[in-house]
Amino acid sequence: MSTTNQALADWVKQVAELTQPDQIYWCDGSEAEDQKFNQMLLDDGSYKQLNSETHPNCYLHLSDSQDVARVEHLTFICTQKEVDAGPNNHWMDPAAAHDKIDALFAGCMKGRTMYVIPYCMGPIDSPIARCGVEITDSAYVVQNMRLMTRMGQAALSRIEQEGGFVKGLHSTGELDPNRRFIMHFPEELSIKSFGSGYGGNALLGKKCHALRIASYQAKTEGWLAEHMLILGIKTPAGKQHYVAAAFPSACGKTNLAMLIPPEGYLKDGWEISTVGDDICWMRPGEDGRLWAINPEAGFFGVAPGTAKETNPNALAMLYQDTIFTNVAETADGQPWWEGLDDRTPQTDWQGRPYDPANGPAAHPNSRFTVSAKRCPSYSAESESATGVPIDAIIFGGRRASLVPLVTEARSWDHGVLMGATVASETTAAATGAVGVVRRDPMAMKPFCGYHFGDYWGHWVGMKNQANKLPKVFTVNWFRKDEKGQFMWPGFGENMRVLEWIIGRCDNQLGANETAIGLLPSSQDINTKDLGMDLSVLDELLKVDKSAWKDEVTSVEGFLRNYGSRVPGELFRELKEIDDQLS
Ligand code: GTP
Ligand code: SPV
Ligand code: MN
Repeated sequence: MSTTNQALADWVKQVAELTQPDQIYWCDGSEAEDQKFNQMLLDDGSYKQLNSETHPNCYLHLSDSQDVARVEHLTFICTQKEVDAGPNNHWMDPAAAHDKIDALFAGCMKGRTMYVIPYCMGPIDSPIARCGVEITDSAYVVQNMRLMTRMGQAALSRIEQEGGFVKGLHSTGELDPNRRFIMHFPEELSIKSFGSGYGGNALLGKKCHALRIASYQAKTEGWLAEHMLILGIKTPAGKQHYVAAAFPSACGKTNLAMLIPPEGYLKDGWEISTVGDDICWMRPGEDGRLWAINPEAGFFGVAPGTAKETNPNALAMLYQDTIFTNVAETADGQPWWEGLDDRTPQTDWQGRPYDPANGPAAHPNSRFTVSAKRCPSYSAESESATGVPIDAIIFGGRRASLVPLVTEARSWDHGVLMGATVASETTAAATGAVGVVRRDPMAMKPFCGYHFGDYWGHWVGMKNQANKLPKVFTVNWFRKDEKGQFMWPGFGENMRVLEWIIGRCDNQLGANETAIGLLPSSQDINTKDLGMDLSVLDELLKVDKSAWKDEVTSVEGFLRNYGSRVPGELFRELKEIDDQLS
């Protein structure tokens, strides 16, 4: 295979000269190719075949023990001007960054094959979709990209018609954490990643392209590239709604995207469908609404906690055609992780005999990779070229205290402030301490390819581009009581909050005005068959004024860190809250 796109052909040649692979292989995306790669990965020990009776065509990949998550301290945004990357990013001068990482790439593919992966983020025929090409020396990356994107011949044809594409160069190198960098060049629409084989560091279509590079393009071109799930909700009256929700990594997007409503809702005729679970690209349409696509074609989901009780839709996909990374294994070769069931695994995520003294059997950030088509709730609209119109945007995080179960913004600007100041406890999705509360604006702290001040300005400015913008909400499923127990049952029961959100969009349900926004009273939430003490729900819907006063002070300090690029609207909204609290 070769290409009529001269820029692509030249780039491939130039990369081969730098990295010196034994062979160059162009991925066509065919079924035969898929099988060939699986066999290759089995043969070289990168894959272990799981039980073919219970899990046909499923594979276990155990990574290097030091290569299990995103590495934010090694991730750089390399813009000409440092100020454009913003205090939210690590910055390196582009020329210095190229020199540094090219020195690592020099000769790194000797004895290896260089794979060229043309891919499309979004439905192949969608004007909202964008293409890229990833060059990698990892067949595991190829197999993940095959599931996560539309890759191969069709993507290459689109690239040949369109011309432009995002360039992503990747090598696993020696998996040495001291020789690892994830570099982004938004002004050049290119990415260079060295030394890691893990998801967000190595599947360059995902966070690197579809968020860091795309957020920069979106700002320039007037659209939004966001860390959001997209969920369809059909009411018993047959009205179809779509919501997009941004929660930080490992804070519940996949779970909400695949929610199965409580029995009573199903009886009444509510229907939930899944459009996407991690990334959302939105554009103002001619009708003044925001239209969204899921740029991905698969799910790279957190395994631990996935169970019949919590996320039956996810579990149902995982019995076939799935790659499992860093999970444990039972004696009969089935994948296993904490929370799945009460079996005891035989080997842990490092392939050792399981011993609880060594910690969890599955790594807390162990993942499954699976085609979205295997999801029972996958929406046919996911393939729509125009996307789906968004009625509500939801922001959330893990906050053990303070933040109520649900709050509606008074206005678009207030909603942007809510999104910009969301805080959440850190998780195992990135290396570093877990459980530390940090601000994670729009769940984009690790993923915004430019200065947060400019990003919030872009969000505020959307109101001049679209006159039927979604209503904005925040949610918090993660409040804890004095004993450290979750106060809200979460998962399928989150439907009760979605019902209120949809009711607000349709002007059918009530809300109380408070200093921090519009909140339901406990009677506004459908608690039929919930079996929960209503005083707990009251507690989840209370606004603690003195604690919120402290929050306002903290938020003000946080916004000030971003200097003069922060839009004045955010300070105005914050002052409004402060005034109302007094
Ligand atoms: P990324 O793929 O890293 O972006 O994560 P995500 O946002 O898709 O998170 P995911 O849905 O995979 O959930 C992460 C963890 O949170 C899992 O262990 C879930 O079981 C747990 N979780 C999800 N939703 C809820 C909820 O409503 N309540 C509680 N208590 N836990 C939840
Ligand atoms: C996340 O960390 O938000 C993920 C997994 O969705 S990764 O692909 O590693 O970014
Ligand atoms: Mn994510």
